[in-house]
Parts: sequence; C-alpha cells; structure tokens
Amino acid sequence: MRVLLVQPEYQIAGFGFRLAAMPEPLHLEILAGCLGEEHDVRILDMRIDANLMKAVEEFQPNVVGVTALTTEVYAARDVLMSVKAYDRDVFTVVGGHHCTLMPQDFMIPQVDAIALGEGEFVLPRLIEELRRSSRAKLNLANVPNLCWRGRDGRFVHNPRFVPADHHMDSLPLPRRELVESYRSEYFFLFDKPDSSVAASRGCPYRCNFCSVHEFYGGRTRQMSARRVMEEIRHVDTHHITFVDDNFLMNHRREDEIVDLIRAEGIEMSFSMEARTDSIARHPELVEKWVDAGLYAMLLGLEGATDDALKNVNKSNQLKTNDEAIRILKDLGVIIWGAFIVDPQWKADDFKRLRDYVDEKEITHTQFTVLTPLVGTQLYREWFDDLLTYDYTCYDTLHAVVPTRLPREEFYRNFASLYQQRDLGPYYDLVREGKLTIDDCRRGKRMLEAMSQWQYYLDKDPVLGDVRKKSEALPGALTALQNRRFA
Ligand code: B12
Ligand code: SF4
Repeated sequence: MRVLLVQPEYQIAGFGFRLAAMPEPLHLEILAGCLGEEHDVRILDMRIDANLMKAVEEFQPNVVGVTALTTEVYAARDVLMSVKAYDRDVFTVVGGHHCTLMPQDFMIPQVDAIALGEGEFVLPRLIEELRRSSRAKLNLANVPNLCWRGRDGRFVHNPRFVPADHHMDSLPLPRRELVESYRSEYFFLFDKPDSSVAASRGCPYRCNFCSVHEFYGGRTRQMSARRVMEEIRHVDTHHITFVDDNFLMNHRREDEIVDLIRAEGIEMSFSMEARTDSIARHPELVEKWVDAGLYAMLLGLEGATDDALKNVNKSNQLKTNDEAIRILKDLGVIIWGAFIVDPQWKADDFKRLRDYVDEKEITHTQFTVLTPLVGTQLYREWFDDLLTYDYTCYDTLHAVVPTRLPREEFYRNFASLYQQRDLGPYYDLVREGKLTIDDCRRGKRMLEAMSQWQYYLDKDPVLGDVRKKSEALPGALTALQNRRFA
C-alpha cells in the first residue's frame, strides 16, 4: 500500500510559537516505522511544503493519514477534503490529540476513519485490513481504537483497547529518513537543526489545563535506558530535545541513561522538559546530565504564588519551583520558564508575575493564557463561559472566556510580559558559546512580536474576526447538547 502521512500547516496567527519551535513530526515518523517495509510510506510536512496536490499526484497514495492538534483541526479537515475531492477512492484517516478527545469534529463525508489514541495500536491493523479486502467488502470492525464509516454512512465506534503489557521498547524506531529533506528547517527554541526523542508517554499528574492524562487514559510508560540510547544513536543532529512531559519522571532510569551516554563518550547537547519537584528531589542527577550535555530545560512554573499553582491543580509548590530555579542557575542551565495567565487576572496579578520573573532573573519565558482545551477538566468546567468554538483561538495566546479586565487592557498587560527590557543575558549566552548571534536575533524578533498587544486582537473572540458560534464544528455542538440534556 502507498501511504501518505500529512502534518498540516499551522493556521494560527503568524507569530508567537511558530517562531519558538517547529519540531519534526515525530508522531508520523513513528507511525511510518510501524508499517514495515512492505508498504511505501511518505511524509508531507505542510509547514514546509504546502503543495499537497503535487505530493498526491506524484505519489498516488491508497491511504492518506493526517494528524491534528486542536489548533490544526481546520487545516487537517482542509487536507482531507482536498484529497477526497481529488480522488474519492483514496482512504482517509485522521489521528492525534484532537480527534481522540473530540472525534465528532472529523465525522464528515471526506473522512473514512478516525484513529483514537496512540496510532501504533490502530494504523498497522487498519492498513492490513485495507490491503486484504476490497473496498466493497471492507469491514473494519476488528480494528481496535477506530471510528469508521460503515456502509450506511454512519460512524461505528470500535472498542478501545491498549494492551496492558505493552512496552515502549517494542515500538519501532522513528523513520527519520522520511523527513530528511526538511531536516535543516526543524528547530526547537534555539536548537537548529534539532531532533526530537520521546522516551516516555503519559503523566501521573492531573493539571486542569492539560489533556495528556486524558489522552493516555491516566497511564504512563517509559522506554528502558538501553532503548533510549538506541534512539539517541539513531539521530544525526548534534542536538536532541526530549519531548517527554517530565523527562526526569523516573530518576533510576535517567541515571542509567546518563551513565550510558558518558560511558559511550557521546558528545551532544540536550534539552528537556521536567517538573520542578523532580529537579529539587534529584539535583545530583541534573548535575550529571549537565556534565553529559544538558544545557536548557523547559519548566512548567505556571505561576508566582501557591494559589496560582493550586488554581491549575499543579500538585506542586512555589518553594519547590524556587529551589529548582536555584539548582539550575547554579549549574548554568538555561531555564525556559513557562507561566500561565488567568483571564480573571487584574493588573496587580500581572505585576506580581513580572516581579517574580525579574526577581528570579528568568530571561527565557513563555507566557500563555489559561485555555480550556478539549478533553481537559477546564473544558468541562468552563464550557458554558466559552466565547467561541473557533479552534484557531485555542492557541493559548487568546482568552476564550471572559476576562476580568477590559479585553484590550488584558492584552496590553499580557503583551507587556514579553517586553524584554534587558537583552544582556542573551548576549552573555553568546559569549559562553551556548547561543549564536542568529539565535539571539530570532529570540529578539519573537519577543518583539509577542510584546505587541495589537497582534492578539485579530483572533480575539470578542474583538477579532473569528468564526461565529453558529459555525461550530460538531464536537462543540455535541458537548452543548450533552449539557442541555444532562
Ligand atoms: C512537542 C510538543 C509540541 C511541539 C510540537 C507538537 C506537534 N506535534 O506539532 C510544539 C512546541 C510546536 C508544540 C506547540 C503547541 N502545543 Co504542544 N505539545 C508537545 C508535547 C509535549 C509532545 C508531543 C509529542 O511529540 N508527543 C510524542 C508523539 C509520538 O505523540 P503524539 O504526537 O501524541 O502522536 C501519537 C498519537 O497522537 C497518534 N497520532 C498522532 N497523529 C496521528 C495521525 C494518524 C493518521 C494516526 C493513525 C495516529 C496519530 O499516534 C502517535 C503515536 O502514538 C505534547 C504533550 C504530549 N505528551 O503529547 C504537547 C501538546 C500536544 N501540545 C499542546 C498544545 C496546547 C500546544 C500549543 C497549542 C500551545 C502550547 N502552549 O504549547 C502549540 C500548538 C502548535 C500547533 N501545531 O499549532 C497540547 C495539545 C492539546 C490539544 N487538544 O491539541 C498537548 C497535548 C499538551 C497539553 N498541555 O495538553 N507542542
Ligand atoms: S501539565 Fe505536565 S505535569 Fe501537569 S498533567 Fe500535564 S504533563 Fe503532567
């Protein structure tokens, strides 16, 4: 079978996170790996090459699989519609976070199937069924974790099933060669070119804005240290970003990995995301990692007070954040501090956060607006207050619920958080050889864009030009109906 896997284009405002990261489509590379040699698989990354029709005409796929986060829903639907308009016999399947948490949004005639959860448990079985049966006789009832369109046009939900004993070590290696031509474009923060490695899945915590635990059904899984080493050896860039939600979740394994890296004399640089409590509990482990090449960490600090952390159900404390910041600063690790702004904030709250960031001298920051993404506890709690169902506003840079401050003032305050008054620390990092001048320029451009409050207005649900509620996709309407009849 010829299978084309598509990463849709970003359709969110042309600033912000787009300048912060464009990592490789690791999910699609892993799925391609699952399909084995007997299938001809290609990956089209439309963030870099938007010419979908050229790819389809050249490759003539039997199956097109598209991925989508919530912000990518419209772009993914456009891909599926274009493919079907070109040839209705191409089998279309969509997967990823959004459709797992809200499959109704893809129940359209142009979609043949919706894959729920981790694609490894769906795609190989689906492709095998498609290879074996003619379209007229196709019956997908035995493919687990699939919603598929039956002959009467209605979607059938197959049971969810994840083998209890599944180990991440049995996953195939990502087929990185399929994105070889795009490699030089991929970057994560200051690292370009960059490779992503996902060494674990899921998270045991329950932050109310996060859909990770819902997506993985509360389960967590990890690769063994030896398998992580295989992943590391498999990349051909000098930098790796671990995209795990909390890389330091299991200190024994991470200790083993770092020992193996040092024993093999691997000289690379690493960045990762980790919870501050893991860092505070194991500073000696972080030190070993620094020695092995760790130079930057993304921390979900979330707030400047214990109340702010409690408000998002972070199960962590400010004093632990402070301790982790101290440890990382002492070790010379670049801290990328991520903070959440509540739409209910008054001017004082913004000031408190700014003061905290200044006091802790966190020079690399990410501020986002608390957003009820589908499948989260917040979505359920705030559903009645949603001002829009337009997913392009759910990029965590817009307030999709009412703000306490007048909206313009809210964005003025929000944008001002990004005003970098002192670029000195960036240039210090250039002197230390941790950043290049080009990195600094990109960082500066990003901060300049993010600190212009007017930019946020275009996609503001009240002040901007967004889809009307009456144009909602079926997912939100179903949620609305369920509430009415609950
Ligand atoms: C790395 C990362 C990023 C990267 C790139 C993500 C990407 N894929 O484009 C960057 C930094 C750019 C990013 C940005 C954003 N991100 Co982000 N990010 C992550 C993170 C930490 C890891 C993603 C990852 O690589 N996982 C490993 C791969 C292997 O898993 P996967 O992508 O889920 O793929 C599996 C399945 O989903 C499925 N699958 C996926 N696609 C397909 C397709 C088919 C056909 C099939 C069959 C199956 C299938 O199979 C795959 C293998 O099992 C996740 C958290 C998480 N743990 O998932 C958040 C996460 C995906 N991000 C999230 C968010 C909110 C964002 C942002 C909106 C804002 C922000 N503050 O970060 C932006 C939006 C960017 C955009 N594209 O518009 C949310 C998404 C929620 C949602 N409902 O969409 C997550 C889940 C975190 C959270 N807090 O809830 N992010
Ligand atoms: S935000 Fe991080 S710590 Fe909280 S539930 Fe999500 S992945 Fe876990």
